[in-house]
Amino acid sequence: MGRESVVVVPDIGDFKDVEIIEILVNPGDTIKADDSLISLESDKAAMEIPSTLGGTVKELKVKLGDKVSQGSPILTLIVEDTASEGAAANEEPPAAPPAAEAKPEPEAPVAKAEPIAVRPEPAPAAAAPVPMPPAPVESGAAVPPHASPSVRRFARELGADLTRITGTGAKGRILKEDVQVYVKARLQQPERAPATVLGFPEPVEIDFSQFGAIERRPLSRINKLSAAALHRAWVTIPHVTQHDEADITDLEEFRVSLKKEAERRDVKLTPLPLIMKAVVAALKAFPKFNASLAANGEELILKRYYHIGFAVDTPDGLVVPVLRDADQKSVFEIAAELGEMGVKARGRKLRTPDLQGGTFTISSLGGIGGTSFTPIVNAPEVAILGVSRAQTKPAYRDGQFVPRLMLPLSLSYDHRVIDGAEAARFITHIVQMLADLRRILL
Ligand code: CAO
Repeated sequence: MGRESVVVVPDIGDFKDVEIIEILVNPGDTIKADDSLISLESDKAAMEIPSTLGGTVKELKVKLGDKVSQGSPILTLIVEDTASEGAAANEEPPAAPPAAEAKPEPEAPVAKAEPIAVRPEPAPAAAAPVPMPPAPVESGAAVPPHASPSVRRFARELGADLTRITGTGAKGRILKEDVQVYVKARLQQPERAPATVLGFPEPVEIDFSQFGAIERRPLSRINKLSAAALHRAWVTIPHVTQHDEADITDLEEFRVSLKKEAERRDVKLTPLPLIMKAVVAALKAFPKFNASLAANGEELILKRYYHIGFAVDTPDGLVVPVLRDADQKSVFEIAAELGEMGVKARGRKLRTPDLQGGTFTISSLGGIGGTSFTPIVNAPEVAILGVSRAQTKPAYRDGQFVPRLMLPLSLSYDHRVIDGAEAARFITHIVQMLADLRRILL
């Protein structure tokens, strides 16, 4: 047994002819008093209209896009005699006239529907009784997402961030379906690498094929390993790079003079073994550069061995084999070992121990070109020397310009461990030794 009642739009303040942007119930639905029936949206606010009674929805009197004011009929409801609850529990509403003749009056005393500000403009201080989703970080005057209160609630329940959802409704309004599509897409995304401590936003998946032809190539294992190590070092180490130039005119003359002997020993003598010798001498003079920061961040671990890593370019990506005890080896021995390890690296023959235990790294792009670059510290080391291509340049000596072979050097270092002045002294030391290798004996 039930009687028919008409539920109408209650007092909504000064709002008139407000558009219905959402209908939240259907004929046949059983609802309780206070359940939301429709969402309205004016230029300034959105609000949900709650039911004053509980019962079964018989017929909707409105459709999407209709404009309503206070008193407009929303729907007819079959109200069970015992079913009234909430605000209407103590009311005995009059028997409803046929729907067509229904007077647009509220059935029972109703709480005013609270408007909710949905526009960014002159928002009064108290205009947002529901928490807004966080505004995009980059925008101080962020535009809040355009969505009805029920959609906001729905998104909140699912933990979906409305600022990341594109609305497909009128004027870009976010619909319930948009939230569903977004959540579904997020659930289907493959697991990503764990976020960094810096909490960067996840990269956005872009379909580049929409702009032109593409080809997808999987990264090699080495690419992936070095990418992770480089990324970690880049974001966790405060890097500074100090640049300088060494006059290697005499060194080059010396190297060329050794070429015959190198050939006899079946090694290729490039500038790198000589640079490595100078670096080892500088590491002995500046032990901090041959150290690692302890994991607790409170101690520096100085190493009394000199294992020098050197970057090798391979078809599979960058690898850094380690030449052990460089201080105990001759220039020819170093040259021979560099050659052997380079061949091993390109033939994928390096073993894990070949890549471990480095105390300092040299990255030489001198055989390729360039004037300077900023190498990334090979953690847990604290510094790395980048070597670019030597060039003959005019140098001012004794009142005139003379041609000198200048070698560009770029020292990147961990500024938590090394001060700028120390770095400048260290690289100056290397520059002096390369200018005159006899200084290594001092
Ligand atoms: N200035 C001018 N010429 C240089 C030079 C420099 N700084 N360094 C090397 N050269 C010359 C060499 O003398 C050699 O000349 P010749 O062929 O006429 O004798 C030529 O450049 C090629 O040298 P190389 O690169 O074969 O030898 P290397 O000892 O300098 O390097 C190795 C050895 C294994 C490091 C190298 O083979 C290699 O892989 N280099 C790439 C380094 C790299 O990828 N670094 C990564 C940087 S970070 O991503």
